Amino acid sequence: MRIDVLTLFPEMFEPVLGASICGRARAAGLVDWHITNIRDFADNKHAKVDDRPFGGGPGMVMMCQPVWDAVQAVEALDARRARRIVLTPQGRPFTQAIAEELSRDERVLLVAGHYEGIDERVIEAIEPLEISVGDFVLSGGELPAMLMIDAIVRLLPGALGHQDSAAEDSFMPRGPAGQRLLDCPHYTRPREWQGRPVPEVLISGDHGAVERWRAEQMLARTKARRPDLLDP
Ligand code: 9D3
Repeated sequence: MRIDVLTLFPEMFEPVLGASICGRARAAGLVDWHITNIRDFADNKHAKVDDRPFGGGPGMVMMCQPVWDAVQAVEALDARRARRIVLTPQGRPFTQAIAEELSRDERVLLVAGHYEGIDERVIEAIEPLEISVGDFVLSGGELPAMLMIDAIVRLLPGALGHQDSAAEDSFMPRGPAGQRLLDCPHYTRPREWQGRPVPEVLISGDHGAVERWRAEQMLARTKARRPDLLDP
């Protein structure tokens, strides 16, 4: 898989993506990413890529031309057709289902905005999937882009060690009606820490009882913390 990112802050990416599972997946040849500075495509000598909003208001808007030229230039670097994505607070919420779909693409292009937003006309021209990563305000699309890359890359076949593959879809905890559930609590040694014992059932040796306890915990925690997962 080839991933391109267009951004005004290219230096943010390598320290994050180079570590952990993403870094290992790249070393194994499963994925590569190319980070492109939109500013390199400014057509004026001041390298200006934003301007004041028509109609007034606070902040600056990213201009069409540098974004469009960057998309065209980067797409020409590889013959495969890119799935285009723009990160925006106005996008559809990112989900595991979207990560799974994107993990089956051979090429993904992410455009991270900054400032108040991107000129709507270039978003229309790109015809992207518009994605948000949640209902909170960030300073730009860079962290959302990295978050998406992490979620996608760990799904690539071979990206996880074998014992990690329980994270895969078919092994995710499910409720009575097949809904996804939150995980149960986990414990390791020592058996008691600062006066807090490990739940007795986990050291009972009764595997059936352990499985029942875990299933109860998953359901109880999901009811308490994420009732939306049980009846959407
Ligand atoms: C009141 C107008 N704001 C929109 C909610 C302005 C604004 C805030 C933050 C415009 C851009 C941004 C930068 N954020 C992103 O680019 C972004 C984002 C986010 O802030 N939250 C969750 N997902 C995403 S994806 C991209």
